[in-house]
This record gives sequence, structure tokens and C-alpha cells, in this order.
Amino acid sequence: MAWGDFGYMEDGRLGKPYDLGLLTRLAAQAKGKLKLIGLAGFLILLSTGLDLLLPYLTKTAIDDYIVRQALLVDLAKAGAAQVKALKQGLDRKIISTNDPGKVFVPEKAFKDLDPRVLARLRADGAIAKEPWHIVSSGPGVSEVMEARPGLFKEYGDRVLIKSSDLKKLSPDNLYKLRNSDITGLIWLAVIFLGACVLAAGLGFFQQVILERAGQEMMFELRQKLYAHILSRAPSFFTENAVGNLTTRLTNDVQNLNEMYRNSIIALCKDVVLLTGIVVVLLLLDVTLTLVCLVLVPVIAVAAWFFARLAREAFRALQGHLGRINARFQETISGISVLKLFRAEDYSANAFSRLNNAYFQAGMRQIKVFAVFMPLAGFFSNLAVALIIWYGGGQVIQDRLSLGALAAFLFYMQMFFRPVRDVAEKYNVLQAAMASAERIFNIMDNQTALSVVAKPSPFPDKEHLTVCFEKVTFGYLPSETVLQDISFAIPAGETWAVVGPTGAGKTSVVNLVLRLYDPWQGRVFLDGVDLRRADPLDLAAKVALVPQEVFIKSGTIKHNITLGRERVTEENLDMALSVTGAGEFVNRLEKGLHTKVGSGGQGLSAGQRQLIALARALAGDPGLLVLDEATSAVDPVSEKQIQRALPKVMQGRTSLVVAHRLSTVRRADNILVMKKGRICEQGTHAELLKKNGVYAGLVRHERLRG
Ligand code: M5T
Ligand code: MG
Repeated sequence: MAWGDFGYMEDGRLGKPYDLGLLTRLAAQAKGKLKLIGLAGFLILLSTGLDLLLPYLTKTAIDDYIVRQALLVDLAKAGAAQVKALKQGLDRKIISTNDPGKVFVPEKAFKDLDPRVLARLRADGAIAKEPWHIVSSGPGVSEVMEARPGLFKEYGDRVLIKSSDLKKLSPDNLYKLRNSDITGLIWLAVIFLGACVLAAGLGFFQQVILERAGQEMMFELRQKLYAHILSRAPSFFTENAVGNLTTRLTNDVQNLNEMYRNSIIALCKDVVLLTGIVVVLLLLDVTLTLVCLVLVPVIAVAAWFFARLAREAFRALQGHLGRINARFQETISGISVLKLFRAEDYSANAFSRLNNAYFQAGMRQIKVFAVFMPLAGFFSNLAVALIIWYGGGQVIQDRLSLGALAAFLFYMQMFFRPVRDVAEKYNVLQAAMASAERIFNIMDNQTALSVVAKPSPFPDKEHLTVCFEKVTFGYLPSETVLQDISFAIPAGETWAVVGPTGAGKTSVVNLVLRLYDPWQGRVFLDGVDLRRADPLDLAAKVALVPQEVFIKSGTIKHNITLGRERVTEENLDMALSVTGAGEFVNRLEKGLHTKVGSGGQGLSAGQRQLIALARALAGDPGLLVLDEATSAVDPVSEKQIQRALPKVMQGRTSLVVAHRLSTVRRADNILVMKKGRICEQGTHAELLKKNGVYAGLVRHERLRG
């Protein structure tokens, strides 16, 4: 169904279709596409012109070729004023007869006469009822006249025959007589067909050009949005759920496209068409046009009323759909828990409630449309009735030609088509405005870490020093996570950070990588304040093995290189062999080219960690930051990792958040953290001797292995 096609919005909110600020910003998106849009607009104008031409051709066919009748007017019966008006008003259209008191007047000429004069002529009985056919000149005409001499009257170069006498002619003679009319009709049909073909061709180009402009705009918008989202600081992602961001990038952008296509362009087209129709109708017959237009205010009120109903129904529907989506997302991401506790039935029941609400809302919306669509149809039929009643009367009184009546019927059908989908367009517009608002909200989000115009380069050294200077930091303004942290790691040394869970170890790591900026104090890497460093430089110098390994879907090789240029084949081999990841990778049938699922499906926890190690090492970083996994992996992998770590850290400055005693023992210095502060530091032996927090951790086997 056309009106349910556009994407969902998680909150079912609708925008105001007349929000000027938003419209201006949206228009700015189209700036680069003005040429394309202008061209399409021109084509729309042309094809609308052709659309308008078709009924007019019908009118010409009827009036000029099919019906060619004249009526005899007895001037003797008419008043002097009427005769004068007749002679002056119609002048050359009048066919004089041999009798100066009688003239033939072609039927379609009567409408050019003042209606009062016409009425008077009729009242006086000056106009004969019997219609005569005006024979158009043609090669076979004289032949037919000779064959049936009594039937024809010849006045100058005009030949007439009583319309009723046409029946007396043999089909063959009739054909000869009307030969030129038939030729004219054939030509008209050819023109009609040509116009249709041209309209179809124009329609094709217009569609393609418009779609191109639209798709290009959407492409650019998606690209901009993607880059913008990626460049946000991590805090942005805690505030914005993945699902919502996904909707921004896909559905919301699609909604804008839908609006552009279905609403704005269609609206322009409709306005041009409707104006064109009204203009042509006015030219054809002013009164009949006014009679038809009486319906317009009635329809406008109905459409307005309906649009409000439809808006409510649509909003409700979108809200329910959003809830279904959210629930489904949540359910699938927690599917293992659901399976574990055999809670599928419970979940299905809850879903069925949401599903039912959605169904009901859908039915309500359909009912609204089910009322409006026939209503619009009714009005369109009412217009036809009006035309037949009033226009038909006019035809009988010779105030309107038969062809014009047919054209009116044709045009009115055209007139009601756009009116019927106005409500749907209104919905699309509203959905799109809400989408636009949400997209711009994201675009306006400024939570990116600042980048200085002229970044300071890192000195070109293999080992880097790390220095925290009185750093205080937190994620939420209300909660301080790190308090006054200061330390300095000399180049080439390995330092460990230990402490109970929630002490702030990962937070220290986050600051070294400048995922966040500290509230107070500074973080230096080889003397360069991270705020002044080039983010790309930093990424090349420092590598992190995070606590929770992220594996993306794709090959193992791609998971290690991540598309980085600095990861040469040589570095890759080195990383694979040093970490020992090469051992298990080589055992796989497709080796490095084995595909893994997102989240690392198909890999054990230990293998995932080995890949993360290789990934960090492959960039040959000067500083290695390791956030050891809290949970133990299987003993084989564990051993592999333990064997790999010293080799990995060799020759680099390393900062390791450690959960393994073996890692800590090897460290040149150990920072012990508790509640966001460094409470002790020293080597393993020194700290044991001190018998403080660290000794407690070791004694209670909080450090494993
Ligand atoms: C320290 C909070 C967390 C805790 C405190 C990473 C992160 C942490 N926190 C956030 O609010 N947002 C975040 O993104 O900060 O957390 P930590 O630094 O992760 O602690 P840890 O690494 O020492 O703990 P663990 O369990 O990894 O050993 O209050 O809520
Ligand atoms: Mg942690």
C-alpha cells in the first residue's frame, strides 16, 4: 500500500510541514542540484502542457470534423437589432443563401453570440430546428452531388445537406463526402498519438533526472551524516543508541527522499497542472468552469479535515511500528539469555500485544483512507454530473459545443486525480519533516574532540614516553572517575595498572588514546599534549588491545589490517608470528582469508584476543596499550597469550591494565589504583614488601595465573 511504504520512526513523532527553518535547511541540500532540478521542472512544464493538449485535441476532433452542423436563420422573423448583432458578431462565419432573408449559421458559431441575442432569436422562432451538415470540400464531393442532385444545396463555394439526408447516401458516397473529415480525424489521431509518445518520453527523462538529483542528494547526505557520526566523541555514542543512529542513516534519509519525490515535486507538478486546467477551462467556457469550481471549497474542507485524521492515524501507526522495532532489536541482541531461560513464549506473548496494537492502528488508518478515497471519487463524479446537467443544457441551447463538453469531462477527471492523493502527500511531508529534524539534530551535535589547526608532530622515535599531569576526569558531569592522576612512563618501559573492578583502569587507557579529554590536567605523549596532536598521528603511534575485543564481519586478514596503509605484508607476518595467532590461522582451511561473523562468531575467546594482539602489533606502534580481559579464556589460549605478551611488548613502551600475575611481575613499575586514584606504585617485590593494597590483591588471588 502506497501510504505505508515509508520508513519507521522510533517515536512516531511527526513534524510540522510548514516549519520554515527546516525547509530552508532542506533547500540548502538541493543547492548543488539546481541545474538538474531546473531541467526537470522544464520537462514537467512541457509534459503538463502535453497533458493539457489531449482533451483539447478531442474537442477539435468533435467540433471541427465529427459534428459540422449549421442551422437556418430566418432574418425576416428576427428583430432588426438581432439581425445587426448577428451580422456584425458572426460576419464571415455566416453562410449566405440565395434568399437574402435567410442565412445558415454554423452551430458552433452561435456561442460567440451574446446569449441574450441568441435567446431572443430562439424566442422569435427565427432559428430553424432542422440541422444541416456543412460538406467539407474534397475530391469526391462533386461526384456524389451529381449522383444525388436533389439532396444538396450549393451557395458559392459552400455545400450543405440536411443532416437527416446523410442517411440516404450509400456508405460509399457518405465516405466520399466526408473524406476530408476522415483525413482530418486521422491526422488528429496521429497528433494525439504523437503527443502521447512525447509525453511518455518526457516523463521518462523527467523521472530519471529527478530521481538522479534526489538520489545524489541522499547519497551526499548519507555520506555527510556517516562522517559526522563517526567523528563524534565516544560520549555521543553512550547518549545515542545504535538503533536510533541506524534509523537516522537509513530510514530518515529515505523519508527525505520520499518527501522530495512524492511531495515537493508532485506538488509542483499538481500546481502547474491544476492551474493549467483552470486556465484552459476558463478559455473554453467561463460559467461552466465556475459551476465546477463551486466544488473546490467543499473538497478543500474535506481534505483538510481528512488530513488531520490521517495525521493522527499515521502518527499512532509509526509509534507502534517503532515499538515493535525496538522490542525486536532488544530481543535479538539478548537472544542467548532468552534461550537460556527458555523465555521464548513469554517474549512471544509480549510481542503479540505490540503486534496487535500495530494491527489495530493499521486498520484505523485504512478506515480513514477508506472513507476519503471514495469521497474524493464521489466529488469527482459530482463534477461530472454537474457538467452533464449544466453543460449538457448549454449544448442544447447551442451555447457550448459538444467538443467543449467532452473536453470538460476529460479535464475534470484530470483535476481530481491530484486532489485524491493530497492526504498521502501530507503524511509523507510530515514524516519527512520529523526525519529532517532528527537528522539536523545529529548534524548539529558538536561533541567531537577538538582538533587544533596546526597540530604538533610527535618526535620520530621508536619508543614513546607517556605522562599524566594531575588528570581529573569523568564520563558524566556528576561523577568523577579519575582523581588527580599523575605518572610518567619512560620510553621503552612496561608499566602495569592494577586495581579492583571499577577503579578507573580502562578510563586511564581511554585518556591515553584520547577517546576523551580530561576535565583537568593534561596527558602527554613524548612531550606533546594530546589536545595538540594530530589524531591520525596519534592513531599511528599508539595501539590498543581493548578489554572487549571487537571483531567485524569479514576475513581474518581484514580484521587485522583494518584497511590501514601502514600495515604492510611484512608487518602482518611479523604480527602473526610474534603473537602466535599465525598458528591457529594457518590451521584454518582458508587461512587468513577465512571469513568470520560480526562479534567474532566462529572464533574462541582466546583466538579473538590473539587477533586483537596481532591487530595492535601490525601497525608497529611506538606505544602499546593493553587492557587485559577480565575473564579467563580456555587454558590453551591463555598459555598462548601469555607466551605472546612478552614478545609483543618487547622493544616498545607498554601500558598494561593487568589481571594476570605473570604480566604484572614482568612490569618495570606497577600503578595500583583504587577508586579513581593511584594509591601505591612500585615493582612487584617492592609492593609485596609494602603489604598494602597490592599485596592484598595478590594474597586474595585477585590477580590470576
Ligand atoms: C570506572 C565508569 C564506570 C566506573 C568508572 C569505560 C567507562 C567507565 N565508566 C563510564 O561511565 N563509562 C565508560 O565508558 O567509570 O570504570 P573503568 O575505568 O572501566 O574501571 P576498570 O577498568 O578499572 O574496571 P574493570 O572492571 O575493567 O577492572 O564507575 O561505571
Ligand atoms: Mg576495565
